[in-house]
Amino acid sequence: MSTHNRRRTLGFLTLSAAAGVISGLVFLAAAELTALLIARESSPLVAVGSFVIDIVPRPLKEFAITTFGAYDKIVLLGSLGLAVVIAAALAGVVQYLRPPLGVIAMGIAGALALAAIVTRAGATPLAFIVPVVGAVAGAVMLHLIVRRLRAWRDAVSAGGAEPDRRAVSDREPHEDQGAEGAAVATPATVATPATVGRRRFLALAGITGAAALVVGVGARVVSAATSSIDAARKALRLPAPRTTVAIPPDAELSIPGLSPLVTPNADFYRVDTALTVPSVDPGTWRLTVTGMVDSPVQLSFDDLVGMGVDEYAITMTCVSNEVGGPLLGNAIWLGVPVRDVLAKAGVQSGADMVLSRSVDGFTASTPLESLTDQGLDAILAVGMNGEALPVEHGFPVRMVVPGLYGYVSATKWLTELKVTTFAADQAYWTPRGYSDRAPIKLSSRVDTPRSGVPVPAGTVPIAGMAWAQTVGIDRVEVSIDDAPWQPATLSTPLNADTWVQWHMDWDATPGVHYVAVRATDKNGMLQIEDRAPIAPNGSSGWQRQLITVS
Ligand SMILES: Nc1nc2c(c(=O)[nH]1)N[C@H]1C(S)=C(S)[C@@H](COP(=O)(O)O)O[C@H]1N2
Ligand SMILES: [Mo]
Repeated sequence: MSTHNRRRTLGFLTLSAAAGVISGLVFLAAAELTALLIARESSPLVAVGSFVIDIVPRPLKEFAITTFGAYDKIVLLGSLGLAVVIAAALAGVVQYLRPPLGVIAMGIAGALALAAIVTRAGATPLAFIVPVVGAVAGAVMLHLIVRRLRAWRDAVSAGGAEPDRRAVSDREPHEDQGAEGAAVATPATVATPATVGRRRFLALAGITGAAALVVGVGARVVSAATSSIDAARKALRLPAPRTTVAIPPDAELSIPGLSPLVTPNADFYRVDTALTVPSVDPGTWRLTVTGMVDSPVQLSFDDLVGMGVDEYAITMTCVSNEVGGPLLGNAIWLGVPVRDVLAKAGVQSGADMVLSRSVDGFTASTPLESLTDQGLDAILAVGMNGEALPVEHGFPVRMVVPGLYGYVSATKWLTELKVTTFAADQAYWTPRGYSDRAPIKLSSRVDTPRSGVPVPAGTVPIAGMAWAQTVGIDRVEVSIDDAPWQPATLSTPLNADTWVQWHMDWDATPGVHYVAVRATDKNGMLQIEDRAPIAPNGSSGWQRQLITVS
């Protein structure tokens, strides 16, 4: 084969891959539109993503959470999107070389999406229509676009030596017909069957691709914007708190790069086992208190907030937070003590655990005494930092328990409290390699200077956070380049359940330095120096941060 012919063949193959990608877009756009119209929550990409989450092994899940944090789902959807693009391109090539193999591949993709969608918990009866419409639309367009591509190729081949080079290779270095525009304008070129074939292909592929993008993105945007749960949340009026959290003047050190004392909702870390955020209508929401109780209780949202709400400042921490990591946040929650709700049902003797359940199937095992102790403010939260609980953070009701990692206490989209025993029941993460009980480990972190961001020599503030929920931080110490530990200045704590800020001025000299930090709690317990991984019950170790001074 001549170089010219080889290049032409390659050009057509590339275009067939593009035809496949465009047909894949048609598949997704048609499915999104159908989902919007008849079966919300049935997006094929989301369903397949959820399916993947359920089957990926634990170490991979951990890797995703610790590496990408709140972005883990975006990374998953991105990788999935890339896989879909590659598969669609291959379907295009196959359809071009051996029709109707590409169309058959599209049908198989539809069947896989169908399987993922109908096996989701909460799939609606009409959900099966979504992947079927998508696959049919994608397959039909693949057939039509590739048919035009083949017709164009046949015309080019029939034209023998007539080289329609521009068509198959826009990067032809020796364009013998002059400038790009000129080649198209030449009447002789316009008249050939090859050029007509090219135009017919490009027109169909271009219009289809643009239409699929507009429809697909449009359907997603409309679907998100008209989500009824957002409207319900905005319409919700919470009662005013009986007591509020007072922020003392020195609670917040103003140091650039230091985390704020209260984490804004938009910046609050997120950890979910579910790919899509559950939609729970506060109007139909019910909490049941079951298990080892004198009389089971059912509460509506109004019943719950009718018990009276107060503000509580509590710092939440994820067991997956590595030393120095970002998976913790502090909020002013609005809520009702769990002990008051349990008291309505009457806890029977012998119980030692409450298994809290979410609508999405997640469960947490919380020691009973962490919920009933008069000195602990374990709450059912309905508000976060002055607004209703954000949908991603558990709207309308979640649990927040000071001093326990989120996976054993902070159930979002809460629906049931089962009073039981550790012997009788297990929570979601227990069979997956995590402890059934998990108090938060006393820890501290450097926020600024950040490693990899050089600072100029001179006086440099070193600052960060330290936390020992339910006990409180007594002391934070800093050591630079293994010099003796020096005490840092602490912010005024809000209470024992929240983190404190610390800072120290450092006379930085040019070069590479290490800054280490460790905290001591109000019981006199020193932060554990030995490094431990996040499983089974949380990381430990002193953060030692490399800092470059220029
Ligand atoms: N329903 C549900 N609740 C959940 C989880 C979850 O995956 N599903 N994750 C838990 C974990 S591991 C943590 S650390 C906290 C995180 O809460 P956030 O996403 O509001 O920060 O929620 C807890 N509650
Ligand atoms: Mo967590």
